[in-house]
Amino acid sequence: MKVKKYVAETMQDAIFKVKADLGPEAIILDTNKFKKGGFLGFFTKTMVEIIAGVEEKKREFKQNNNNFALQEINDLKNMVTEIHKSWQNDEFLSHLSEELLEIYQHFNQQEVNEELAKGFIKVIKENKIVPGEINSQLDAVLQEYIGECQLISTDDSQKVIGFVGPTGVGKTTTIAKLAAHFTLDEGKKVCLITTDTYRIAAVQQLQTYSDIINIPLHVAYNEQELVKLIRFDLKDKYDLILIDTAGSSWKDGIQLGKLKTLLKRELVDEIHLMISLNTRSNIIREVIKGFSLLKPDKLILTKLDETSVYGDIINIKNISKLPYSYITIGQDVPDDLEAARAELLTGYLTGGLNV
Ligand SMILES: Nc1nc2c(ncn2[C@@H]2O[C@H](COP(=O)(O)OP(=O)(O)OP(=O)(O)O)[C@@H](O)[C@H]2O)c(=O)[nH]1
Ligand SMILES: [Mg+2]
Repeated sequence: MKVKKYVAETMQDAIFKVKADLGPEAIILDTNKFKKGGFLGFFTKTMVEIIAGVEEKKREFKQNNNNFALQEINDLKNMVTEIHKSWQNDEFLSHLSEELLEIYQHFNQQEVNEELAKGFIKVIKENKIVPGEINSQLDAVLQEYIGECQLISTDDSQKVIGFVGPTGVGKTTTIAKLAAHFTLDEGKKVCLITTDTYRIAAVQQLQTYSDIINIPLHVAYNEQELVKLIRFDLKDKYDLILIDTAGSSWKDGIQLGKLKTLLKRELVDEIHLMISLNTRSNIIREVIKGFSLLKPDKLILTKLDETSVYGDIINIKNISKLPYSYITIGQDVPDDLEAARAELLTGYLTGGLNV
């Protein structure tokens, strides 16, 4: 703390000096009055002395913070100006109506890939849609693009489904949600297998859910055990077998190779790749590329509740060309699970847009 002494004729003047020197955050530590000058007790002046201090670091930090905030605001302003300049120079955008430009701007904020955004707008523009109907037409175009969700079907034979994805995307939690849904809502016979034996807690996590839902959980420590479970022990005993796997890095080719061997296509009917929507777009692209080794059939989007930017719903579709099956929107088992209906996903993307 920086501490200084100030002397003035009145308390008001002294405080004024403190504030002028140390700033409004200064605190008064002590005050004194004393007599000054004079002769034989006459003509003396009563003076006020204030000892005041201020937290130096705090001041600096605040100052830095303010500078940082100002810098950020300026950067943002510059960015917006640059974007608008580039839009003015963009042949396609410079010919758009106000409504269509507004849609483009919305897509931009939602981080929809630029080319895709222009593509959607082009479709609407060429269809010469009546003003007032743009919103519903846009929704229709997006729904068409997203396509119908492809849920897990348990109508005919036993289904074996494997779930894969990066660490922590919500595989185990989503399996628990699906198991609860099919057991309790659809009255199906469901069985769980976990192959995630790397972490002791992982088996325990799924065991807790299987106990609550009252369905069996089997642990497969290797490929042979998984084959034995699916081909013999559990064959035709359940409508649905859900297989949990350990989180894998999309960069680790060896780990992905092992996972591919584990979830042999002759063993599993479907592989659902899980992607968390709170992941950065460029990483999502890498994840899809890495996991394409396993040839996933469907995509599950997780953690939609943890973002407010939904452009990746469209971007992922564009990169993967895979159908969506489910989305998850929170940690609650079994409630925070929804079918990935195109209307629902479009709603996330165009919510708040009103042209
Ligand atoms: N906010 C939110 N959290 C979720 C969602 N789904 C799962 N989680 C949370 O994400 C965390 C990780 O979930 P898990 O199910 O263990 O993820 P995982 O993919 O099995 O993780 P690993 O097995 O370690 O790869 C937990 O705290 C979950 O409660 C969701 O939709 N929204
Ligand atoms: Mg897990």
